[in-house]
Amino acid sequence: MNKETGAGETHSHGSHPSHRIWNNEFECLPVEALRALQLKRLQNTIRHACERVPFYRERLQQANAGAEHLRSLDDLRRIPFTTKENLRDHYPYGLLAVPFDQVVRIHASSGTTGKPTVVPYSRKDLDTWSELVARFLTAGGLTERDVVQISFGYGLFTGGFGLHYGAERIGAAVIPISSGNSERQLQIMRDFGATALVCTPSYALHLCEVAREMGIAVSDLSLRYAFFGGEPWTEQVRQQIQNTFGIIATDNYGLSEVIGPGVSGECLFQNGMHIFEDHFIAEIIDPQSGEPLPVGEQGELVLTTITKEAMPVFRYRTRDICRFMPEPCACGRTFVRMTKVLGRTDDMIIVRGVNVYPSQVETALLEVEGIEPHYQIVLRKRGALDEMEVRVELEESLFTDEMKTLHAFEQKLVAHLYKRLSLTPKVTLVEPKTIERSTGKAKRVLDLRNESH
Ligand code: DLL
Repeated sequence: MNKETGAGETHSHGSHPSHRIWNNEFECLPVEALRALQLKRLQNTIRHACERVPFYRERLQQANAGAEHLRSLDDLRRIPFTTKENLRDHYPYGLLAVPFDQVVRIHASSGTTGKPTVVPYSRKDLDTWSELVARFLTAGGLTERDVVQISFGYGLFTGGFGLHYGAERIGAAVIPISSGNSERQLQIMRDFGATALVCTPSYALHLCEVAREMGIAVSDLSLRYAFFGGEPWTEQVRQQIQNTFGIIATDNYGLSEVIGPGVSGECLFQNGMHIFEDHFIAEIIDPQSGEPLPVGEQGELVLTTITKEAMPVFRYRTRDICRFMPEPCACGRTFVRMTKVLGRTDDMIIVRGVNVYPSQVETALLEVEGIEPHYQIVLRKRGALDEMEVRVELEESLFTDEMKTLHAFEQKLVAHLYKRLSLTPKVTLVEPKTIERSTGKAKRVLDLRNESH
């Protein structure tokens, strides 16, 4: 549905995507001007934090990393890293850098263990956040004529509200449906004429399945674009969702501690996410040594906020593994791109000396015809050794009760995983739709290594 005319609109994507840029002045800044701006903003943010936050005042002074010591961007290395533990230690408001009456929103990241990390925003922070979300939505094709269904949870999680205000900033019509109740999601998508979908990629996969079950065809829907983030996903999953819905799906990245969604996002070239470098300084480091790596090498992403007021963070260890793509992008944005996130340092699985991330397992599995993108990795301890089982669903049409056929398929998968990843996990084919579907972030790894059995 076209918002202005109310009429259906045919949209050709592929050869001539509309390469709009939300904020030309900043997104296309010449690199030298961008570095100068980063330095100035870094100095200001450091000054601001040292004035207001005892934790930063002490550790930055000790490290000779006060604003007066930061003469070039190379001096960034003087600044000690900030970790999630540092934030937890100051729960809830110990790192607040503005008087409390200037806080207008509080989000938190749940985390799997312990206390959540609390992220307060000032009015200016919310304004920046909407601007950054508007940038990646525009980069991925959204305009004021779109109708955007936001199927992220609204709440302490930054996905729902973050995307909501960014889409409103553009002037798109927002459907704040939140997550869950998939049949209703699809009904509303169809009846309200949603042209854009926002959720996690794993939830989109689930919506594909439910659409099929409900007999909803692509032609019943007006969807043109999707914006996926919040968890890792592979190119194969992108192809599958794009083909099912007939859309263009772009990736966007962020984390609560830094701002939420809006750290980086893909443009319509779908080849890496532009990092909004006028608001963040990004580095890639060796996660073991903490040393910065040469541009283009894979390592841990470290982020420094240079415009945030309420809770700036300096050299925050994201634990996300990716690399920079320094080549200029044909879209005209000068911001460096980061590759898709391969995984998190804390999600890395080591089985008999082989290191692997769940997304690598996903890539390898989906190279085999007949395999569905629904899988789970189960880790157990057998004696002193870690054992890995990959449970995966077979396409409904291929599933059979015949043990021999299933077993042969399992062996084929084992051989393929070995070829790709040098791993020999146990592979178990499970019946279609038996692996739990998520409405938010999928839980791909079930770690039973600390459980006795
Ligand atoms: O997931 C923020 C967000 C919401 C980003 C919606 C994009 C869209 P947290 O809950 O704090 O915040 O989780 C942050 O999720 O460190 C990554 O490990 C992972 N992550 C986020 N986006 C991506 C992505 C939000 N595009 C953590 N690809 C991060 C891979 C992602 N992983």
